[in-house]
Amino acid sequence: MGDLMRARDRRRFRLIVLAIAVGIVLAAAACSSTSENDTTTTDTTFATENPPSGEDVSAGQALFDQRCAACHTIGGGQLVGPDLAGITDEFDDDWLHAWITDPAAFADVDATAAELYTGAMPALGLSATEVDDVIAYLHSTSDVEAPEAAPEGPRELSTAEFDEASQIYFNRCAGCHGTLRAGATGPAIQPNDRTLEIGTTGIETILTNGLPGGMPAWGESGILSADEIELMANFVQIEPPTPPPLEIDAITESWNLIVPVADRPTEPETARNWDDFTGVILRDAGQVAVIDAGTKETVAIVDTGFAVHILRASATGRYFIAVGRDGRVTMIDLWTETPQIVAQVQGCFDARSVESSKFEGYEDQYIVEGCYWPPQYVVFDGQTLEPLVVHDVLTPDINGKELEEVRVAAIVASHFDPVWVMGLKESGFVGIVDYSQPDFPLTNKIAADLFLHDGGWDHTGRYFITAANAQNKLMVVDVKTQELVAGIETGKTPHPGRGANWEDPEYGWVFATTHLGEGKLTIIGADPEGRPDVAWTVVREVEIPGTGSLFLKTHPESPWVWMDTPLSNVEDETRQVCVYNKETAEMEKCFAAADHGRVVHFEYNKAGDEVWASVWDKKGEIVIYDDKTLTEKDRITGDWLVTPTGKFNVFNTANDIY
Ligand code: DHE
Repeated sequence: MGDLMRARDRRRFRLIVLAIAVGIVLAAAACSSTSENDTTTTDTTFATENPPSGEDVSAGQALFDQRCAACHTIGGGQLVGPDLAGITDEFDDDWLHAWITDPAAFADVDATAAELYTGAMPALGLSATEVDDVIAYLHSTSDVEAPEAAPEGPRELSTAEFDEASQIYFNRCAGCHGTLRAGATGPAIQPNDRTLEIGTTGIETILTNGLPGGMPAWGESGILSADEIELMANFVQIEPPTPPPLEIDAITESWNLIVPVADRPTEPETARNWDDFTGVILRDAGQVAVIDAGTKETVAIVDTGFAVHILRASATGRYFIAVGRDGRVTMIDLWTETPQIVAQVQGCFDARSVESSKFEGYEDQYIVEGCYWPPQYVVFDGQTLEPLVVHDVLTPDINGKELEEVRVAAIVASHFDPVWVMGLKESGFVGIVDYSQPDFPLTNKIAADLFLHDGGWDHTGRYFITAANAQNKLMVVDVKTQELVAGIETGKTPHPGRGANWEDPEYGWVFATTHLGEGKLTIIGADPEGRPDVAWTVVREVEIPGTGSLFLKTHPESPWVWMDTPLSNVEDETRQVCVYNKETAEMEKCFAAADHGRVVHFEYNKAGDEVWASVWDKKGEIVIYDDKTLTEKDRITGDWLVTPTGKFNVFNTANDIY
């Protein structure tokens, strides 16, 4: 009996560990540094010509082979999911039936299921009869013995291999799993708690095929070769290297003032409407294209560095500031005849956010960069990018847990106070940095929730609304009183980008987000003065066909809200855009915007009568829609348009119009 108990405990442990392991990749996918070739195509469709009749072993075996065998074996050793030998001895048929039918729903009502469920195992959409058939097949394998062999450990890596793997990890994995692999948007993948348990074969399977929740199929999509997958499967079972710090002296050494302020024009040299320029990130080319939104002409293409992530316009709009995954900040002057880089600096080894000072009297005075690694923010001079100060943001999390890594996620600049507001990802705190004080200190940390990712202002610019995507919540911080005012459950892994603000016909001002984990637009009341009865509650939920949405966008002049689903597991859905009608409060339509690549991110022109979408592909395109008629107006193409992702209109970005 004791042995049986130990065996059960071992199995339970194995199931938990592996269920968690599957979760690693599921949560990770959406936030991955997906490039133009990424095609996460997990086929979830299933059709049987002769529907099984229930408790039919051969029908159950066919179902198992089609729907389960990618993750589970019976007696063959573990893959991504646990080996299922002897599973019918462990759990009775009713339990198995409920689990296979819908593990998430079952976990809500059953303690054991709740212990095992991590969001990894999907509901397969099987009928009750089909589930019975699968269980019948599992019974037929009850004499198969579970393999005794523990998963093999990692092989030794040479220094060159270790360095190569570290670079691949940084490029492809660190954004979601963290530099130290402690997890955040994606779960932790450290040797002791996860990867050794999954083993080399299991990890290779995950990396090759991805998983239904959206983990990119790095192998299948051709991004990583079989050799690279083998290397990474071993690498993540070894303790991660500790990345070095980057201190002020080294940052200053990297500073390159290309055009001193005295040599810059004192008024615009260009005859173009520079405040209606749109900067387009050419992600894999490491470039930014500056396009005249009026004429659609490409005014300049500048080299900004590895996997440039976002652009922000300075408060006056004169400068575009780019930040790259390599932590490099680039300042582009838009007043010269042709936009040109005037300064560059590297404040971090890894970064995603940058913002300028926007409060009256401080316009274009300072720039702040938020680092993913090291855990710090860096303040620069807003004209020259000269580094002024570096501040550590390492702190225990809101529950008192000590952390080794805290990444700076979204940063917004207040228009009413001399402060930047930043999500301190792993810690769950929203930080307030006062740039009117000497030394630019972090003056307050407001406890919100885990793990903070992207976000933006409400329509008044008083409330910062940010995703705590591990908690499926939007958190609302009142920046005036510096208090948390709400945490609202919206759906699986909200991803608002900057979000979208408009006046709903029934609920007053609202803010909205889409989700990575489910096909849903969630609209929350954001009008505490006009409609306090519904403020900071969910007022509408609208179905979107397809998961994997990253961005939505609207404009005060627009009757619509546009949204994408580039990380859907269904290939067609990665190219669709959906348009919600603010007036009727219904989805107006969804349609394919391209026949290749993934369609991602929207931006309006200054007038708010055109919307631009990127076709994220090696042969990229920008599709421009007439925002009144929803018809295609223009399509920018060209060999130079490599992997376009984010687009940032000068006027809209400087004034936080979304
Ligand atoms: Fe982003 C915004 C982090 C993957 C395109 N992205 C942000 C912000 C953060 C962030 C913290 C908010 C910045 C701000 O407002 O100050 N992004 C991350 C990641 O950690 C993640 C998930 C994984 C990674 O390894 O980087 C990730 N992001 C992506 C992509 O794969 C995208 C689609 C293409 C790319 O560049 O890699 C992408 N992220 C964007 C864009 C924005 C953004 C276009 C700005 C949206 C806006 O409208 O302001």
